[in-house]
Amino acid sequence: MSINLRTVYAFAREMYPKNSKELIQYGTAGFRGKAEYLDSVMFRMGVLATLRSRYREGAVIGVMITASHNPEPDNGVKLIDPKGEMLESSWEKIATDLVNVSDQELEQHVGQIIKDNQIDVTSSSYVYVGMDNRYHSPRLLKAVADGVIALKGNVREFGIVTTPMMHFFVVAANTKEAYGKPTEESYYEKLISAFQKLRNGRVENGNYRNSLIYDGANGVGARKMLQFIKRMNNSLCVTVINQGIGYGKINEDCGADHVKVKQRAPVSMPAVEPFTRCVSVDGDADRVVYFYTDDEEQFHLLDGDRIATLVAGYLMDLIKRCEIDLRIGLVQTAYANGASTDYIVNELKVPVSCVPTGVKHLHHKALEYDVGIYFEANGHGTIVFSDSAKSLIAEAAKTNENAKTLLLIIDLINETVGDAISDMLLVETILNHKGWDVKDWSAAYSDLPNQQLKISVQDRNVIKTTDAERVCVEPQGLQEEINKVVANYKRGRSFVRPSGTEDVVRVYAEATTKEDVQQLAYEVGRLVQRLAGGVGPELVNPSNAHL
Ligand code: 16G
Ligand code: ZN
Repeated sequence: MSINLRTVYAFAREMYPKNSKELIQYGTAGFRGKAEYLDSVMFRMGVLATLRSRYREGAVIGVMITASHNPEPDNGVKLIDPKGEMLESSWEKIATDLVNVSDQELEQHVGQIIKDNQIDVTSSSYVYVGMDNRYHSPRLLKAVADGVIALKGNVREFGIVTTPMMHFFVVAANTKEAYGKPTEESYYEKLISAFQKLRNGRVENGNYRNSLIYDGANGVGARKMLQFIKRMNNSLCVTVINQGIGYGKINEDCGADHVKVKQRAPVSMPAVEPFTRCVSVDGDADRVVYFYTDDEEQFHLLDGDRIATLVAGYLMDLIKRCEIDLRIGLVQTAYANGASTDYIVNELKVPVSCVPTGVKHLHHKALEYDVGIYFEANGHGTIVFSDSAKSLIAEAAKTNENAKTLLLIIDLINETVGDAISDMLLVETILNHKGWDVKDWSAAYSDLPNQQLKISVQDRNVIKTTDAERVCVEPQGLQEEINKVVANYKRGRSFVRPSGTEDVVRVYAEATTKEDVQQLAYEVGRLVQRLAGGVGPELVNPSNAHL
């Protein structure tokens, strides 16, 4: 087989001309932007995925088209590496350069990538591509597929799927189906079968009730949950709201990001009893948070930190009963609520590490443990088990019932990436096992009040951080000023970091009271405005806000 790089240029010129001059960067979540500027980006990512597959000796590479929790007009694209991980960092740079060259330079540039990476263009390549349910996704999927075809790669289209399903398919294919078959049906079968075996017919227990409200963010997570329901035989009774088509726009006033950031229930909530368990996923179903309203109509959030602590406590206990020695570790980011970290370290006595924001950092760190649990506060997370841990558990399962349960738990978890639906089924399993309702779950610890601010600055990259983003090293002097301010607040904690997905600096603050945290966030926000080139209106001092 021989390829002709002219074809790439011809496709680009005729069908996917680059219509934006703005520099676009492969960030923590791949490329994101307004859908109308992404056709050429998608085409080129199809080209890159094909090259990456050849570079990785014919392993399947995944391409997911989604803008996750972003508003409906946005879209985006992410590449999935052979083991289900995010694209290797050195290739993020290759991706950025490739999408920013002009159409005229494209042919030569692709030739250069092939040469630099010594890619054998006569070898086979396999690309899997899937998309969320935005109305512009099918058009963009065609562009990715054409990118693969231009370089004579093999492309398999999965249509509308969640991001974690795509990761599952890629890993299934690359493990020769040891992880499952790369089909939608195999994914449902694996998760549902484990879930039902774990329930073992006991659908209610103690305070645990078998029904919940599920906010699908009008995204693909809603559609797939409807598929789960069809196959679950009422082992869990799920009412899906914000179902998509005909209901509302993706992520608009709904979804995990809305619920977490606004600390408010989504639109279309039916009237439910106080303390009803509710769950929200994001637009591509790789994040999940729980929430409920109490009998005084107070909203309560049970976020990624809560899920992590619930899972860690449960797994610690189960592993102990398996009578095997495994190193369990929990990975968080600086956004984890201080109360959750204290609880994990002091009560659960599980080691905690803190890494920079972004799934790849968490996933990578979690792989260092036999059982690595990672969650971002925003609800993205999963659990990974090392190969040796899996063999030990399988061996123990020959004689130990708890180890059998643990094997089912492993099947229920999507180890390849955070998976809202799989995580939800895991939480449901644990709550059922413990006989807990949301009150019992919340009682483990009380979150410290916290607040986030976005500050606009001339150039957000003037902020440089270290120590997993908890310490700011540039601009000089900013951290010292932050320390002085923080010292005035009981259990005060605050950090600043440039966003990886928006042109802003993010400020996080935490303290013992709502008033304190507002004041602390304001004071740190002002420091950023003053010392890091703030633009736009000055922040309003909350203590003067009533004036
Ligand atoms: C991306 C990351 C997410 C992170 C968020 C932070 C992945 C797949 N996603 O959505 O993990 O929490 O960015 O956004 O890595 P920020 O940098 O704008 O605060
Ligand atoms: Zn997402």
